[in-house]
Amino acid sequence: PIIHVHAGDTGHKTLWVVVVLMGLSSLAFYGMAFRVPVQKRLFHILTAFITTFAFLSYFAMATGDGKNYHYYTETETHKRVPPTHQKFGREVYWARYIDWSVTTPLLLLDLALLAGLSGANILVAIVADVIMILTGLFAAYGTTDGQKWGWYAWACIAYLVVVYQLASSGRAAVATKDSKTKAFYASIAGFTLILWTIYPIIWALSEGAHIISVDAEIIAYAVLDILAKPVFGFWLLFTHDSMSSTSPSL
Ligand code: RET
Repeated sequence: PIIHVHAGDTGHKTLWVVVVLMGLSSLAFYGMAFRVPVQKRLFHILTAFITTFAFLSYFAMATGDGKNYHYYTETETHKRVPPTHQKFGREVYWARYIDWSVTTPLLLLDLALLAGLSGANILVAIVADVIMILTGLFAAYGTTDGQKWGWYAWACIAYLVVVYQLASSGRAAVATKDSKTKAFYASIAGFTLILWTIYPIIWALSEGAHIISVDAEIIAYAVLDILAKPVFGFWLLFTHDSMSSTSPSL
């Protein structure tokens, strides 16, 4: 017999709450885009696209799309002697990875334009980021521990490249800007790095080691996604709108 591990009522309700929040914040961001001069609008468009993608991906997950069962065998030694090999099927929400592969590069672009990062550094950050998400997707479907944690390790190394670009190259680039932009970049990039670092921890506890339930996984990612997209977006746009001198060079 196969034990199926899947979302319950709480998980489904949480997914719908996020659909609504992502939809409403997208509308707000598109609305705000009309009200700013065209030189500032790139940030609004980028940020609105980010929540639009999240809206679509959460709509998929809430309606039962964008997921499937991933089967694995776990050896249970603590319960039975001799050990048994129990088969499990746990839900993997692959729609998240499609969402992340598009939206995390756009989030990085928001920060890179704020800092005035060079084209080369932007490309390195974005390519490393895409590698991080795609290797994370492979990790989710790994069947042996070697596969799963091997892919996870590559994803973490790619993530370190992203961290380096934001923390080191980004900080160096923004150093030439006015003090308001410098301080704002330090806060919002710091906020981003703290939030993003929680994702691989949640992954390890859920899809990785199967310690927390699918509902707990959904709730944890929901809270993180709301902070990383709408909250990040409102903070970025309101602050940037109130700054007189900075505009992206595009
Ligand atoms: C995975 C698992 C493999 C190791 C690492 C990960 C990092 C994921 C990150 C995701 C960020 C998502 C955001 C979404 C916005 O709503 C793929 C979980 C390092 C950093 C910001």
